Amino acid sequence: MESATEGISKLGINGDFASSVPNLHKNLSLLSPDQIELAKMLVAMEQSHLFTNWPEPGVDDGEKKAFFDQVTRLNSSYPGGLASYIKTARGLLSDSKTGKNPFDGFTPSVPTGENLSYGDETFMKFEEAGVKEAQNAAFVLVAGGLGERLGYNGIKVALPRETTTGACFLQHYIENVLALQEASNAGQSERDIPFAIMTSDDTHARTMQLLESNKYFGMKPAQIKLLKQEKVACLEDNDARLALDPQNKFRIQTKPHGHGDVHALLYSSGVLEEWQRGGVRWVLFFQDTNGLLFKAIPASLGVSATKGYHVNSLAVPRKAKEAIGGITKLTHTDGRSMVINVEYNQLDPLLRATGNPDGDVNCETGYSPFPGNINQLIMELGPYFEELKKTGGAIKEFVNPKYKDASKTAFKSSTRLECMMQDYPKTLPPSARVGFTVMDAWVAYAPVKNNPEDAAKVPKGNPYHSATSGEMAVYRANSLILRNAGVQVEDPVQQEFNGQEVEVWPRVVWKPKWGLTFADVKKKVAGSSSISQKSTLALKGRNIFIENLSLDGALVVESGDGAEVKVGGSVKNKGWAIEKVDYKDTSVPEEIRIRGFRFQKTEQLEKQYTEPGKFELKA
Ligand code: UGB
Repeated sequence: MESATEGISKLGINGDFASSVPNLHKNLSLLSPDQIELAKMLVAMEQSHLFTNWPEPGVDDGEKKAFFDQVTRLNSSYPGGLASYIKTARGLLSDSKTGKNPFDGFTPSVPTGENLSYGDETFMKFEEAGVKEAQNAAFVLVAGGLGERLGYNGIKVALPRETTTGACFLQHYIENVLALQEASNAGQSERDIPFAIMTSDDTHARTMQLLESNKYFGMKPAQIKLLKQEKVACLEDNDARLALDPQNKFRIQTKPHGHGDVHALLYSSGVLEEWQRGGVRWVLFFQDTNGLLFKAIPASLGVSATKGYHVNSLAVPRKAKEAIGGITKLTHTDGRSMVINVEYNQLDPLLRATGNPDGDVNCETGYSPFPGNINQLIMELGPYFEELKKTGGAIKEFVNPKYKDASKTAFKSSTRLECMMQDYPKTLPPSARVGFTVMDAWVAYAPVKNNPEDAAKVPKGNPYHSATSGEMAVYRANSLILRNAGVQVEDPVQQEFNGQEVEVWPRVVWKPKWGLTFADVKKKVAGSSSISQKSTLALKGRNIFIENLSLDGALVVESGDGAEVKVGGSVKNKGWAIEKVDYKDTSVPEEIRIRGFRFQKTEQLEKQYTEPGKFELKA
């Protein structure tokens, strides 16, 4: 019988590189030339342990090929390939072991940015500028995360943003983009605003299905692009040896790489280039469950356009130690400085290490002086694309191994490199125009991230970021906006749901095309109107005008685009009462019970105007 070496060389393969890895050597004849190159790379990068348990040729050959298919994917989806991933990992793991501070040499200070106050003259000017610019914008939703903190079994973008209408986050986002598109193109031929969604293996199929089964919520299918991020290889030790999947010795274990992947994906997929050719000027990034965000978009885009920011991060006042990153100015001893997000677990130690013994504490405003990053980034496409041509979209990564003990020689479980989209400015030259815009949280930020149990444990005064607070924040914002526009909205009551005390305002909701900006809302309310605390008001149409309405109950008005409806008079009925639900009560659907309440729809006035024309609803 011929030896493995003879067999391989007959096939024209030089198997010398694998001579010290007998189980790989024996199997080389199964591999294609490209796979041989990958095998060489793995051996050169000291990953021979991956083949320790490979059987003789003829046994599990399909699995061996599948192993190399996976290596091919891992190699091609990472800027610089797997070898570069392993090299970076070694460096970062060594820094982590020696306790090297990634902010060594940097001193944090409070940066200055644009502070906006909802509804004032400046705010409205920025909103107007933003709506004009929106026709040159493209939106990117990062929705590849599993939402482990929330523990919801579905995808987060399918969760209702509020349960008065039941519209889910994705529907709300798409309807906002469409409303912006229409408002921005007013009077001109319509230019579609592109919308990209980053998914992952955890969310891709369900996101696609949500879109398809809802006719893309009114958007043209060609307008939406799904870009799937790949997971990255896990690392089992400080030498960055790749970890095998505990369930399958022919697979490398993988874990999510983080939302920073979005830059490389936009670049490598050719999407950015296509957008640039199509005249897009602004790229707006946002996260999966912020039901308020679009109230802040027009004004913050206006800030980018007016100030000429290459990068504009949207921020909100942040309570010290709140679990959102802080926007910070970092100045290096060598004179460099940058304005960047410092993640919540790093800000406090950094402050302590640089002469602030109390760390991250609230100042006289009751908030941390470092504004909270809500990961809504607006990039100017030109400079962004130029930068990505240099970097391929690679973002500075970090590693966060959980060590078994203080010797830091072994991990409790495998780790991996991670990256965050807001770290993009870290590689920019000091000449880049990086700014930020601060807006009140009540109008800009109410994410659904925490499960009920953890939310109930949030320190008093800090936001819950739960399904309960996320929905209540929508009612609060809409009520406050109506108040600002002159409607008498009754004060909220305090109620506790799932162990969280929240303000319960009247349940006011509207379609984005009803009130995209504050100016739109102001145009649609007139006279003297009032809404009682127990009320529900749902406005599902563009041209619904509220005039001298007194509402004490539930009112739902739906109208087609050609209908103009004037709503007034006194509407009084039993309305929709709020009933408490316990999050542990599994007889209630998960998307409801995580809120801790549901509506008892006892009585309402509900009207639909589908035909074009002028109508009056006067109770
Ligand atoms: N996401 C992906 O698309 N892919 C991934 O691999 C991971 C996430 P989290 P996190 O706004 O409150 C961020 O888990 O990481 C998507 C900022 O880093 O909700 O705790 C995912 O689907 C932090 O600075 O957030 O913290 C979701 O849409 C702060 O701003 C998004 O990425 C914080 O958000 C965020 O994922 C915040």
